[in-house]
Amino acid sequence: MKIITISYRLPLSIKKQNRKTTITQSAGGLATAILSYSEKSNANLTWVGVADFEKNTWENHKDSFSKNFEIEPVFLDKKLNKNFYNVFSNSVLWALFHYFPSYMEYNDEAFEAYKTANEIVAQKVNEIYEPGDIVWIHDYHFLGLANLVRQQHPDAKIGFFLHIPFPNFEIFRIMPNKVKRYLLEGMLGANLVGFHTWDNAIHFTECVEKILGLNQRGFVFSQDSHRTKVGSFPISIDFDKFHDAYDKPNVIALREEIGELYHDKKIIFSVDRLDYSKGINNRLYAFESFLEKYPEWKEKVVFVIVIVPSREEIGKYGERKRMIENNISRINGALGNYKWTPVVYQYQSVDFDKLIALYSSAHVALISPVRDGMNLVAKEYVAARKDLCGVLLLSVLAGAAKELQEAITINPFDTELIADKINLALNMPEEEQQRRMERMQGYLKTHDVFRWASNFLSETEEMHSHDNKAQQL
Ligand code: GDG
Repeated sequence: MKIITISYRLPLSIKKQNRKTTITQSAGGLATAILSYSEKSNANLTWVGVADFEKNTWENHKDSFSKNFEIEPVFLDKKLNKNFYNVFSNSVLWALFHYFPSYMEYNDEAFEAYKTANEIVAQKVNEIYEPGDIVWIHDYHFLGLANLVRQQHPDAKIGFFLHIPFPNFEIFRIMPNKVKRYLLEGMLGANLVGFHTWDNAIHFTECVEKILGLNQRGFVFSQDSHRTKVGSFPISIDFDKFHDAYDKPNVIALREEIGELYHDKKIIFSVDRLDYSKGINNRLYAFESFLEKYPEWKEKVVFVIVIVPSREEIGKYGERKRMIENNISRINGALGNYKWTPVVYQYQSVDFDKLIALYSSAHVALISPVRDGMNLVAKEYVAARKDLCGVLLLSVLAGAAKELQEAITINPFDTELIADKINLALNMPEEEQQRRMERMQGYLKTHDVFRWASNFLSETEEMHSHDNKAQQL
């Protein structure tokens, strides 16, 4: 038996150094969690995804890949991939599912490319599938895939998990009928369809009922070939990895460096991919309003903001970057002075140790998405605070807010209220910070990414075996 995992990106990185190319596994939480489940259940793991490297590079260097699991890259034609990934996945589904309908750039050619890409990936899965395997499909790039695999293998165990929100009916219905049906029927090919929250699960079941006319009983849809269960499976992080990193010598050294640099200031911190869903401008407006309303904090606080380049070839992302940079420069110009830069900005990623050093130095993490499936940064910030200090300000529109009950919640559009909450957070007594951190860490320790993957996969198996038993009766 093996687990076949499908995601757009493959969990590997290709490095070229001194004319030598090596392929290594990238240490994402998802990969480690699925590997851990596969080891426990004595299963092999094969990962299918879209290659962002040339076929030649793969053929010539695949033997250098450490063999924790098998990789099956799918090579897509450039134009097809652009329409599939940049246009339909990221400028239709991402926009709509994050409640930005006016950002949707739908066209039929892109939808056709999406269907074709799903078919090509299905073909790859069908080639490697053997009876007994579990197929785990991830995210909005492959909403059609479960149904395509099901058509070839009616008895397959298939799980589908959506990492982004599923919108309500009024938003979902905006898409053309043929698209809506394709996407919903596609997802229903799975035995289990999982979301981060029950709200998303309810939106999905409502769309299926209203658009496909199927009825659910207890969040289960019955179809001729199989039944599909719908549920909430909030993703999490490798808690120990983030918690224990606090004591790494390099992290300690970096934290000391940050401490010296900002010895007379408190640090507000945020880190995200550049994305309009992350509410980066909202938090800048709130920070500006905080400095205006509480001028006693001037020169005593710094907002360190790390933005990781993402989807730069899509127009809306370039536009957003310019807006963010204009706002930062306006705030620094208007409120800063030659001794003090209020917003310290970097448009590059940081490595893991620096990330932990920043998390564990920040008095406040300001996380303000205007819509987010979960938001792992919020969970990582909490986990990294082995010292139990720091305050998490978290948007109610992030899935994580449902679980992290001791966060100070914010509405990302309520600029003035966020300003007050920043002031509250910076003045929060240490005992209260500790009490809140302790509660949240207690929760995350037990609700980690390993439990998430294991719950999802065992429930997929359970759902499948129920159906099999029912068919045998
Ligand atoms: C999607 C959904 C859902 C970021 N910058 C750096 C860095 N990161 C890492 C963080 C975190 C991850 O990237 C970002 O995860 P998020 O959950 O915050 O956001 P998305 O990328 O939008 O992810 C989201 C997630 O899928 C999982 O289901 O939670 O809602 O949108 O792990 O640490 N890591 C390092 N340097 C950086 O500069 N090392």
